[in-house]
Amino acid sequence: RTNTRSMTWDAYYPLEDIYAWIDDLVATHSSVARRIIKGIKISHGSGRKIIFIESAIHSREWITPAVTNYIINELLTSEDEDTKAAARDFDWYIFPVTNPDGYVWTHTEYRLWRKNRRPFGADIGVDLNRNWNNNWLGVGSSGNASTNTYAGPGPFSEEETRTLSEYISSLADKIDLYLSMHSSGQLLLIPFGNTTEPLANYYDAIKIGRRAMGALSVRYGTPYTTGNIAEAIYLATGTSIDWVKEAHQVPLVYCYELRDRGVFGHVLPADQILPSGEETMDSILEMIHQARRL
Ligand code: ING
Ligand code: ZN
Repeated sequence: RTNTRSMTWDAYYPLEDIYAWIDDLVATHSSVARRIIKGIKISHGSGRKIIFIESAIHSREWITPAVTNYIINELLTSEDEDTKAAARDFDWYIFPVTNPDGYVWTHTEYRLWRKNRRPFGADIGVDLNRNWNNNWLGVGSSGNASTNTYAGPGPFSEEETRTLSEYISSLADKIDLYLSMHSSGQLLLIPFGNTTEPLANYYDAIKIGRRAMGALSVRYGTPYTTGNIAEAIYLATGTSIDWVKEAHQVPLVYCYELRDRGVFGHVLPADQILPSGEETMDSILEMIHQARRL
């Protein structure tokens, strides 16, 4: 594997070696260099509506990129007719790790790191799911950089949220379904986080969500609870799903809180990756099925 030490100026390198070299440089120069957010677009033609998946904005929630990668693999290789139709009928934009610096930190230094890695004096990190420009620094978020829910110095102050939100805005009128992947708790959340007031299409969103969670539970009996963020979990503001909903009126916006429920939490054993992937894929197919009938 090529690295900082072994890259030389007398040879041409394939793409993966250049990316590995960049990753190495970022690790060595972490005060001035940042990793890029990589994603994949799956498209079988033009003019399709978009399904957008954002995952691991919280770096310690390792089950989320694992499940998201499973979904990517299914969309590209499955022989199942429903899955093939879903892959064909939508443009999929999928970002398995939207907090790459934090994710590396959870692998190298501290397994339970949640925020990004930007320094603020003696403190480090912004909660990237409190930094979006929607009710920024409202209830359920903090102005103190030493906390795990630090909203940052301003809305979209962070490169991760600013670049991702700009990219989402450039596609927004075509996005039919936006999914934000978190863990844990086995919940399906819908906007908004600052109020229990029902949003515009609350009843459709809840109905579709419940049916999708019904489909999720068929395979392994895993129970999920569907509800508005504020009523199902806790008050939170500056979150991605609230911004996507309010800024762009995307029809269906959900946050998954994947397995489990109070046993392993974020440190979910790897033998639960495959069943989590399968049941989550089942639920997304049902979501699409339900949404087509709207
Ligand atoms: N939970 C989410 C959090 O950001 C959440 C809950 C998700 C709130 C989406 C609002 C919107 O705190 C975890 N486990 O990260
Ligand atoms: Zn999370």
